[in-house]
Amino acid sequence: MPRQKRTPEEYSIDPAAQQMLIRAEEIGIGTAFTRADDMVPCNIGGAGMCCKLCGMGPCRLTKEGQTGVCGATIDTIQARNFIRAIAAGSAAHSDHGRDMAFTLKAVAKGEAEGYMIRDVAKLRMVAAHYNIPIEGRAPEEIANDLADLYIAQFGQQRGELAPVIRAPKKRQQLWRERGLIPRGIDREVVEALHRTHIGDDQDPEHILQHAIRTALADGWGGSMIATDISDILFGTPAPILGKANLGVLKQNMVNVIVHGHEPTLSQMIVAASQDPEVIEYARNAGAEGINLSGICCTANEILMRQGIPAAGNFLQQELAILTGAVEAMVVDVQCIMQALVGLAANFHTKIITTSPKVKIKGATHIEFDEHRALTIAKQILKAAIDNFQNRGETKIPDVREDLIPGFSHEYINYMLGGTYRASFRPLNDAVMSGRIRGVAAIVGCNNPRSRQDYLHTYVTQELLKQDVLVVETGCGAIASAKLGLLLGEAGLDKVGPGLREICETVGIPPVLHMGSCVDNTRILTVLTQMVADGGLGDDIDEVPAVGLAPEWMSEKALSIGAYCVASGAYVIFGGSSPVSGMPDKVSDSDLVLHYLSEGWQEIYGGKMEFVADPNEMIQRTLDHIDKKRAALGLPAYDPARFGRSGDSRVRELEQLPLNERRTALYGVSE
Ligand code: SF4
Ligand code: MSK
Repeated sequence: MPRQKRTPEEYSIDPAAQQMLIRAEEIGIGTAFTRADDMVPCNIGGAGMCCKLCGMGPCRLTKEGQTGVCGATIDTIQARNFIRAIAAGSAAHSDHGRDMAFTLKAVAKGEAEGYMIRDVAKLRMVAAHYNIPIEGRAPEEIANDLADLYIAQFGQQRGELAPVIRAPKKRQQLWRERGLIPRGIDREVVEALHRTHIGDDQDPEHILQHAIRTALADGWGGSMIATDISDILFGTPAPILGKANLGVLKQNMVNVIVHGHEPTLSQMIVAASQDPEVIEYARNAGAEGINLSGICCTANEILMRQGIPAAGNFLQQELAILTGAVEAMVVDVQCIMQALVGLAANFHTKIITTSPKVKIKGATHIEFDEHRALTIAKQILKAAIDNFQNRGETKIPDVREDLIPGFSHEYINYMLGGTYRASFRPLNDAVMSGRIRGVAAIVGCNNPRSRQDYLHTYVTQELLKQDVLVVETGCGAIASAKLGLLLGEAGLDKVGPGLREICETVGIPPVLHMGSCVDNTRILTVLTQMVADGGLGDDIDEVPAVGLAPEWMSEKALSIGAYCVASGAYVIFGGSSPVSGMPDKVSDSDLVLHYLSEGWQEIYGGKMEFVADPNEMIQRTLDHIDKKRAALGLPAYDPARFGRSGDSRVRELEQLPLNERRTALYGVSE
């Protein structure tokens, strides 16, 4: 029986989304929100207990002790489904990284139209990790060697993945002893598929061990490569003013939205949109110019580097088209709903696919090639401009919020210590003293099965009150941006007293936007440096930190979660568990569910849990942080100890008569 339809307020906490959902209802158009109401999820598949790996099945296991036709148990089937999801997530991130490596190679060879090496310092720093000679060499020579090294990581058959040496020494040792260091990115993904073919690996724990190696190939491999090269080619992010939400669309301009994940084409579209010839072309079409914005992680890539506004996160891709004001939505890879094409047919919006890997029936395909990137970007923009005259009635919600994204690992380092003393020392000290209770990384998607942005922002705000510094990426970061949580001063009155002092002293927002999905590797780098700078243990599992993906939906999120666990983090997913066992009857016999938690914790010091209730997520986060503080011998968190310094104290003192101010400051009166 279809479930009851929810109201716009139940679908989303975002007023812009609510307005567009009302519009969809008025004109009788379905969206992911309404489709989620109509589509009752299969509780057998949802719990990972359906196997369709061979033609003897599909085998749907519903009773304890039941097996598939081949004899496979529920545990084996769940582990196989789980590793296959991780393999897909790892493949998606890593293939993105591979394309970036080929682009770097083309740039080094002078064969990539429009691109250049923008961050030579990062290039030299990354190359130095791998002992690539840097002194006296041109950036292109260094880039050529780095591109070769990175391209080789994908097809490498033996040995160890190179970026793994950037993890804490103790962690590397653990992985080495257990045979977990990925040999090559493609090899681990292929092996995950091989092991799960009918009649191969049947031992759930053994399968899950390889799931870790496959995920590590993502986090300390493909994703890290993607982040490194994006910074080298497009610049390492630093704070910049941006805007978020559907209100960034403009009535009098040609609106082009870039959506997906890869920054290679979108960066070129940014460049092309500023070309005087293209602007003139738009004016001749009756528009005032071109207004570029982004959705999902392509948005994050150009938001944190150029301040190009974000029209929204995952669940806003359809809602943007519903404004009637989008001339073209240009998509590359990942998180692109097939529904876009059918939806766009109700308006004038052109859906333009650009990746050789992604086509959608009914979309216009203009294939991207990094050798002719600028030319293709202009061609795409001209197609959008030509479509401006076809625009019908529009409704752009007047809802947008300012934000400051761009907190890369490098910038945080600089921000805390300056150019010559770049360091994480002040952050470590703040955690050690208890001003900052701990750190939470809140990442991941939207999911129409929960209320859009609610879980993200509720958990974020509650943790801020508890003096937990929050770092965010992906669609979670855009959720916070839309709510105004990514601004310096705004909302600091709702932040715990110790964290507030740090934010005021350093001049940072309490929520740091660190980038896109692949940029979760920046969080790994931050945690590694917190360990290296001392005082918080000698491995990541000792740091009082937790990762959360409250509204996850993609296989990439599972891969991210698994590589964070393998790196030592406690990771909490919201929503339902893909390995939850018998419906409504979680028991001790749910081997896989328990193994991801207690089993992995025993090995890695990190664990993965699925928690639907946001208050329970918050409680578990705080309990974990406090437990880690105690294990390090740090003072127990006490909110009453801090809050008497920073800007708030200065403002307080300014209110006092001079005499009392002197007494307060120097302990003497006239
Ligand atoms: Fe069924 Fe085994 Fe085939 Fe899976 S592999 S579909 S459990 S027979
Ligand atoms: S885009 S993977 S919905 S975060 Fe990276 Fe957002 Fe999740 Fe896609």
